This record gives sequence, structure tokens and C-alpha cells, in this order.
Amino acid sequence: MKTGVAIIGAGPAGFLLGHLLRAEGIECVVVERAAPEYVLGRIRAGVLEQTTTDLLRRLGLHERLDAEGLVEAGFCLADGERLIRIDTQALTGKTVTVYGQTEVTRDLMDAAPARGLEVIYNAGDVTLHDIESDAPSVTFTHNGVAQRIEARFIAGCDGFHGPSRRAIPARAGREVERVYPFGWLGILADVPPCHDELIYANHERGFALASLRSKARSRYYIDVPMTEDVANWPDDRLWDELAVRLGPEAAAGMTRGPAIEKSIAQLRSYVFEPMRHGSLFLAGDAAHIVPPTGAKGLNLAASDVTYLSDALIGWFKRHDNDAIAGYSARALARVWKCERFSWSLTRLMHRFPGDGPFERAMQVAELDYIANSVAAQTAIAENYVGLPL
Ligand code: FAS
Ligand code: PHB
Repeated sequence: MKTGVAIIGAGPAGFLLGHLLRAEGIECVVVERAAPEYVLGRIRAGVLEQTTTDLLRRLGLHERLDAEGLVEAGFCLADGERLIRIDTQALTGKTVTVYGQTEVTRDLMDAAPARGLEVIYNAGDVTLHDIESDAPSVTFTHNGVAQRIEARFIAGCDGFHGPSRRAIPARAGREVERVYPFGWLGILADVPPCHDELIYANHERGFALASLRSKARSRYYIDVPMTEDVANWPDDRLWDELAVRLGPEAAAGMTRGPAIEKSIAQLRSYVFEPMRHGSLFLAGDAAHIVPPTGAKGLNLAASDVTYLSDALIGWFKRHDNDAIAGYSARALARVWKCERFSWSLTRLMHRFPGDGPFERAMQVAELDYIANSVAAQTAIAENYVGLPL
């Protein structure tokens, strides 16, 4: 099989890139390791920046988003019993939209056939070849048959554990990483949210986040040691802990119910540079990971593929080499600013093991500064709603 761009991975990055290229008539194929049901079954992000919703609107894939997404004009930082509201709309003129990553993926997946975006699911042993040449290829097995796709470019959209980044010789790249000493235990439940906006809480017992998926479905998190086992957290224990950590106002609005999904995700900050090697481009989690505190992971995947699709469209339509040459630097400039924001909010809202009275005093002082400073709130707001592309 021959194509223009072989896209590895049918997550948000791979699907968005595939749709953006097909919308311009550029040949591409998505090769996905898992089955469609598995891809849809992953419960992940929930908050979309305007840069991401603009992309869905540009693709004409915003009908369900507009019907079911919840537009959020602000969010809260809970500091003990105090709720500090960051009025993102008043401070930046922008909002974020709560619309689960699962729904974004479903919309992209459902639209693929009618838009001529071929997705090969259940691809085994996906391997990249000749990425330093002008004629790279991807081999894999499908239904027990060996397959090869010859392409001009390969887009590695295969997430943190995929083969694309690993295909780049160690000498050609640099990785920067911080693994956090805790994870997030998340619960998804069909209960009304406790608050109509997100609440991030820094409590003496630990971090908590009250998020939502709709007016009838809620998403909550607490931080737990990385050694924790989700089996130690029956629903009632988790609801009790959430009520304490989120504070009395949120607890008063909380409705309990059985978990639809409950799991622990590790937190890390990670960047691989450069995001291009020869004919291989990396996008999304394949190149970088942020702690979910800033709600940036999915949104960075969207900004990466906005830049990458612009560059590839320029190459295929205008033989413009400059844009593909500039992709990595352009994407990394936004990646690093989002890495900083995600790390900074994680540092502010979590109690790290080994933190002493000084570290806690710094958190209290920063939260007090934020509570009383429009400038500080504006800085947080403009990062949260999404920095300009
Ligand atoms: P993805 O990981 O979503 O997609 C990669 C795709 O590549 C997958 O479909 C995978 O099956 C496929 N793949 C992997 N190996 C392959 C191979 N060998 N061959 C072919 N295909 C292969 N972000 C937020 O903003 N907020 C959150 O709350 C949040 N929670 C998260 C919770 C968890 C447990 C995880 C892991 C991530 C979370 N994230 C969150 C980040 C997440 O949303 C990512 O940023 C987002 O999925 C990135 O999209 P992709 O880059 O497309 O990568
Ligand atoms: C979510 O709803 O899953 C979510 C929202 C905001 C975050 C992280 C996760 O910062």
C-alpha cells in the first residue's frame, strides 16, 4: 500500500491529523494497535481549550460538542474552606469546554469512513523503517497477514508507549523527565456534579479534583501514593475522602453513586526533543506528557497536529519545505510553556512527600496572593484557557 502520510495511533492526535489531511485531499492511513472499542473505552481528559474546539469546528465535527459540551467560564482553587474562583471569561474573554476525550474520539472515529480516512485497527507488531530516508515505511500484521505501507512521511501519534519515539536513534534526541511521587485515583460516576465548575483542592490530606462530563455524569480524582492499589479504595471510602478534601461547600453538593470506572494514572512531566527525525514527525503523547493538573495533555496533542497538518499541507500542496523544517521548534515552544504551567499548578496544589513547613508556607502564600491579585489570576487564567497557537 502507498500513501502520503502513515499515521501511527488512533488517539486524538492521530485522528485529528488524519481528518485535517483528508480535508485537504492528502492521502493518509491511520494504523492503530487496538480495537475501536478499546480506543473508545479509555477514560481520560475532560477539558478542551478553545484551540481544540476551534479545530473540531474547522472540521465540521462540533455538532455533539455544541449540544452536549459544558462551557465553563471559570474554575476554582480550594484552599481549605476557601474557594478561590478564577473567572477565566472575565479575565481572558475565553472559556473552556467540558467534553470528554472519549466523546471527541467517538466523533472523530464515526466521521472517518465518510471522509475517506482509512483506519486499520488491530494492527500487530507495528514497526517503522527507513525513517531517515525519503521513502519510509511501516510494517505490521493484520488478521495474521504481514502488511507494509510505503509513505512519504510517518506521523508518530502512538502515545507515550508507542514505537515511534523509540525508532529515533538515541544520539538524535534528548529527553527531559520528572516522575511525580504520586498518582491520581480517578472515579467516573453517573451522578450530578457537586459544582457547576471544576474545583482543584489542596487539603492537608492531599489533592482532589471535582470535574464533570455532563449535568448527570461526574469525574473526580484524589492523589494517592504510586504504590497504592485501587482495590484499597471501595467507592464509599473514595467518596468520604473526596468530601473531606474538597471542603464543606463542595461536599454539600456531592451526590454519591457507583463507579463506572476507577483507576490510578501515573503523573509525569516529559518532553522528547526534537519532534522530528528525517521523515518521522512526533505529535501528542508520543513526544510529551504533562501531569493532568493543567488539563493540557489532550489540548497539546491538538496544537501539535494543528502545526503538523499546516506543515504537511504546505509540503504536499506547495512543496514548502520551510514549514516542515520549522514544525518541531514551533510545537515545542508551546509544549514547554504548557509543561511549565502543568508542573507549576501541580506543585501548588499537591502536598509532596518531604515537603516541610517552608514548602507549605509557600503554597499558602501563593494561594493567598492569587486570591487577592487580578494579575496572578489572569496569569493562571490565560494558561488554563490555552495560550495562543
Ligand atoms: P493517546 O495515548 O491518546 O493515543 C495513542 C494511540 O496510539 C492509542 O490509540 C494507542 O492504542 C495507539 N498505539 C500505541 N502503541 C501503538 C502501536 N505500537 N501501534 C499502533 N498504535 C499504537 N489529559 C488531560 O488533558 N486531562 C486528563 O485528565 C488526562 N487524563 C489521563 C489519564 C490517563 C490514564 C492517561 C494515560 C492520560 C491522560 N491524559 C489526560 C492525557 C491524555 O488525554 C493524552 O494527552 C491524550 O490521550 C494524547 O493523545 P494522543 O497523543 O493521541 O495519545
Ligand atoms: C477531567 O475531567 O478528567 C479532568 C479535568 C481537568 C483536569 C484533569 C482532568 O485538570
